[in-house]
Amino acid sequence: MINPRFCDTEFELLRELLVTYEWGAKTLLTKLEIIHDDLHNFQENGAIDHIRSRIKSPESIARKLSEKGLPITTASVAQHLQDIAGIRIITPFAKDIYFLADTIRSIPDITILTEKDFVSTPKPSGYRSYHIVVSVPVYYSGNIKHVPVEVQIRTEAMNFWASLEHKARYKYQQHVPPHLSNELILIADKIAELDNRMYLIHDLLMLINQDSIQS
Ligand code: 0O2
Repeated sequence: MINPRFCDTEFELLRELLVTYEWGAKTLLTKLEIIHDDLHNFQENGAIDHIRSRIKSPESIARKLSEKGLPITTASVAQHLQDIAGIRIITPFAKDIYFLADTIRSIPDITILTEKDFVSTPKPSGYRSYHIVVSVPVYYSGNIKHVPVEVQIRTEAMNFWASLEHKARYKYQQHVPPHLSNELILIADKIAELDNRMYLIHDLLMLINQDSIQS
């Protein structure tokens, strides 16, 4: 099978476009890292475990456009794909996800474009994560460009599951055999249950700590 790819002219245009997406991701990443430092150092709030960012590779962009039946052009990327620049926030507990979504909504200077709650409503695959696409203003050469950046917020356990399932999809070119996909759905449910049970223990420990401070 021939891998979908950008023609040479489009590839050059894509490289220029990707630079602006990279600046968008950097701008938002800096804001999120400051929030992380503030929560960690001044508010005794461990809602963020760590943050990663990535720019989708040209190969992966071409594959996604082709899967969606779209032309493999830069115009098509700008018009149809909102996850070229991606930031992933890993939280200790599922409850932190909603706190962070609220926090992101309160960041000045950015606009929320879409939100998808795959935590309370998981995808049929079992995928859980909270997605927020924000428009980030990037200032360069006297211009302002608004760049979409997708933020995915999930627990470490959800992240572990997503990378494994992603590998399975890649291996089977999106057509994971039913015995494997059923097993993955089952594991995703178990992971959600474990996330909740661990949060209960964490909550209990917090209560015990508060009690011992007061007594
Ligand atoms: P990659 O390589 O991680 O970037 P789409 O489902 O992508 O056609 P949309 O609206 O573009 O539709 O995006 P959506 O549903 O918000 O999901 C975008 C990204 O979320 C995906 O990007 C994945 O990173 C992740 N994701 C969504 N659903 C699943 C899933 O069922 N399993 C896993 N493992 N990840 C998922 P890409 O481009 O697919 O992949």
